[in-house]
Amino acid sequence: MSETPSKNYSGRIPPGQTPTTKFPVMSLGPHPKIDLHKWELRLFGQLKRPFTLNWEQFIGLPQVIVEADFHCVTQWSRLGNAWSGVSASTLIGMAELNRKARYVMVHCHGGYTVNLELDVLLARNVLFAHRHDGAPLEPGHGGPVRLVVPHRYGWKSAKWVKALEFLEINRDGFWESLGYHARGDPWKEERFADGNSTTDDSTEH
Ligand SMILES: Nc1nc2c(c(=O)[nH]1)N[C@H]1C(S)=C(S)[C@@H](COP(=O)(O)O)O[C@H]1N2
Ligand SMILES: [Mo]
Repeated sequence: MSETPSKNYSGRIPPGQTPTTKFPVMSLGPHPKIDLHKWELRLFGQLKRPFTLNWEQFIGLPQVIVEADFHCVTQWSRLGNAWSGVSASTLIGMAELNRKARYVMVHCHGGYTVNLELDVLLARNVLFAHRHDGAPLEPGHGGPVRLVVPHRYGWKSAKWVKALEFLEINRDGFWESLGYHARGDPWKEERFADGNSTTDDSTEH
């Protein structure tokens, strides 16, 4: 895999989505300023070996490149992104799950949270990315490090990640607590928890 993805788009647009070549920045508040020397990623909760990594340790882990399409629930899709970083499964392997672990809450600088099923995070194409399309990840797009979950709507791809909390019992993240779907599979149009797939034009995420 390379950092220049293919642009064959057939069959890659989920229902209700429109492709864009731009890469809109979608976030709630101002972009947090994160000093790489102070950056940390903490794994805690239902784990046998909870740990915290600094930037050098994170960059020293095996790196992968994932080519993936990105689908925002506000109906734009950006196809063929090349992300590079560390597979979620690499980090989870290091932490050694407790048998009770079933869900993960992702915590971000600025207070944003997102919940995911553990199985979703363990998929091969899920990574903590620090590069996008051949360049360091821009602060607006979640730099230094963001989660990328290609098979879920974009709100699950948390930017400015700082911690992963492994849970036995599921909890809602930010958008999930406001009525968005717990899973958010774009191919099933899992936009809202009540099953209504109509997107309100006034939403901004
Ligand atoms: N920390 C944080 N992560 C976030 C968001 C946010 O507001 N804060 N917005 C989410 C939403 S709704 C989308 S669509 C994507 C957008 O990523 P982009 O700004 O790189 O396009 O980031 C997701 N991750
Ligand atoms: Mo979004």
